[in-house]
Amino acid sequence: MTDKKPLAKNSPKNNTGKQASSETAKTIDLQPQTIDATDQAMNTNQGTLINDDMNTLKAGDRGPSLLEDFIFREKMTHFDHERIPERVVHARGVGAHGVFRVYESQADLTKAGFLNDPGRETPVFVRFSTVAGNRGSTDLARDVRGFAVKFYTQEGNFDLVGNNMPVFFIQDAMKFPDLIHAAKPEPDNEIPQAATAHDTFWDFISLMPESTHMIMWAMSDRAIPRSLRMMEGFGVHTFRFINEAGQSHFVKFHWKPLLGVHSVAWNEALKISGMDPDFHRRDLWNAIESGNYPEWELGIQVVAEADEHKFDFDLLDPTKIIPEETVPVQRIGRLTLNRNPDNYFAETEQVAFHVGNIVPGIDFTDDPLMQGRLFSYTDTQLIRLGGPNFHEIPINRPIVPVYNNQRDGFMRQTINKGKANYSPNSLGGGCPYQAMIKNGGFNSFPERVDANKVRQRSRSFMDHFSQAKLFWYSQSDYEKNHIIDALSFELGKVQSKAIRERMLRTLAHVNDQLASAVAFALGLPEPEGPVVNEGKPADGNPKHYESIVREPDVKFSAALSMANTIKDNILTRQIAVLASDGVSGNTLNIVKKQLSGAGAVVEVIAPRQGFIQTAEGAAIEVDKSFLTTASVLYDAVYVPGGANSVIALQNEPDAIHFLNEAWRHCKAIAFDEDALPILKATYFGQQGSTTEGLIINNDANLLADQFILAVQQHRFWNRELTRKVPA
Ligand code: HDE
Repeated sequence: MTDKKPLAKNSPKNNTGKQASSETAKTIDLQPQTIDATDQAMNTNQGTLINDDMNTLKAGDRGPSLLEDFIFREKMTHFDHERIPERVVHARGVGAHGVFRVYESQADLTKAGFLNDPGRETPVFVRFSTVAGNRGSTDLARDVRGFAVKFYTQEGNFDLVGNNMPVFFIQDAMKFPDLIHAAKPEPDNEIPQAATAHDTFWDFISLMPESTHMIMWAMSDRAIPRSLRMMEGFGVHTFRFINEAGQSHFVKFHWKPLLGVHSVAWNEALKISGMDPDFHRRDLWNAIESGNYPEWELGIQVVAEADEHKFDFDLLDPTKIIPEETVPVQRIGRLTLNRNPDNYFAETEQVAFHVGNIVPGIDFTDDPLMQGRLFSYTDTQLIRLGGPNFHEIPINRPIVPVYNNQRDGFMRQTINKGKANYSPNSLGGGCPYQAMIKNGGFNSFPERVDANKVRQRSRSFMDHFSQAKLFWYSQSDYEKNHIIDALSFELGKVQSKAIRERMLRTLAHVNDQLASAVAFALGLPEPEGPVVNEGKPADGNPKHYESIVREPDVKFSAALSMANTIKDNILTRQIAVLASDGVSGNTLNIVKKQLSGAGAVVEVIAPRQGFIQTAEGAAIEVDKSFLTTASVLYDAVYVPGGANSVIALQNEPDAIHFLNEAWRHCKAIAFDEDALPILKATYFGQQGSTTEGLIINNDANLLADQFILAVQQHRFWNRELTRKVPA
């Protein structure tokens, strides 16, 4: 977005309050405007300079306010109208600007310009979101994350409106309002906020076997990411690539984070929600501000048109993935987020994504969920952004000029010249004219459709469990335990026993071990095993196919487990150093320098803010006190020595709690040997349980080396198998 002069700006030279010259005012500029008020006097929306912004106009200094106070009335009216309806779903979000560049031309697959030219940098705006919560809800809710990318290409805007999970709850858009009603707070009392752990959600899910695969993802740790920068993204639906020759290939889109895929622990997520509900938003903002630009590679899975029916699932079914072992993901380009928005409302709130925003070279398929989305996104913007001109809001504008005969409507910004607002015309010289295909005019892939009009679902959509099984089989032991825990938590909050029991029967179709572990936690009898059927209509009505219960052809996919992710760096990891007066400044500084050198963010935490004195007599600035922070906001903890600091922290319950909690959440913890009395004061120090991820050394350099390797591992989940630490 370019900075352009506002319409009637005050003189930039001084603060004398003189108006801009009439010449400037006449230069009407239709480009997006960024206003910088530096050195400017305040004026009204009509451009009148304001002399008093502190007092309303009154009849006497103790008298009544006067209706004639146009300055007050304008200010208050605008304030009263500041809110717009929040998004029905994905209301809670955070955005960032960036760029995308393709590694090599993909011209054999697609004619999309931004995927053809490695020399071209395409600006993007990305918005991450949670689905169920209100705009002010916590970032760490157990939920799907939206991952929406707007590419401002030279051929128009392409929006890849995806999620951090590759499948969806339902197969047909007809059920979307039901799904969302069920997931949102219950209608009588509006409880609970940003949570699916309640009766209406599980009532719906237990009656919708097609949701089972997505439920496995939503109950996995993917639903509680450590950072938005550490999660994958997926286009979910199968799209088409169209090349210059008009050939079509099916394509699935992936985003692969360069930092790997990592999550927090559930108990930790609950606590972060209280300590810092803006945890993800802040993390993204800080990373970009500090120049640690989040990056993802764009991956594609390509399937030839002729291979459409070669899989044991339907490519059009959005509850299915194509296992990466069957069709590998090719990494074709890189997305870098490098700029925070200037204004949350103008950009992040007003951005309007739409699956229907595509460019020549990309096309839709008949996925019935996608087809429904093609209607919904424009419709929702009409109410949310108040009319048909939302494409003129700066964040939504394409970088190419718009020429067409659409006119007028609420809040129209464009001033179209001339008389010809129709086509064909002769008065406007026939312009704007239709673009030929060879010159970039969009034409839909001429897919052949020859069928009866029916309200029916294909039998190829009826296998509801095989990929849920594939997901389960592919998880590591700790991930399986987390899924069991998540289901036990969610169903444990469900009041209706009938719903819990029905859900257990669904789980039994996925895996016996899973179903019986959850049944045990709920104190319910084990459900009966699956009834194997062939997916025939029970009553002879072809509309009433039952779920097909079968094993997947592919039984294991390493790509589905987060245990196999990248663990080779500690870039941007937050590390807490617990210290008090008398801390050994030498060791603290050596370890801090090494951690920072490896890209971590190190913060000194002490009983109070200000400065602490080191044993050597120097002053170290404290970043946070135990009051203003908590262990759940860090990835790892280091405790340096220094006799007085050790005595102080050993007797500081907040410091001991900090360590116990970090241990419980399976984080790397390092102690100087001198600081062992503090370890002894912790619960895990007394229990002497596993030492995985516990570093003790009296050589600061060696300690730092070992600690860095431990922090790279992200978490030591095996600790959960031994006794839990109260924290
Ligand atoms: Fe959306 N979805 N969705 N969705 N969706 C919206 O559009 C909808 C679906 C996704 O950061 C809404 O502008 C229907 C799948 C994201 O602004 C709305 C169906 C996927 C975002 C809407 C789906 C998504 C939305 C609400 C089923 C992953 C946030 C506000 C047919 C591929 C975009 C808005 C942002 C937002 C409708 C299913 C992703 C109501 C009808 C599947 C990331 O139009």
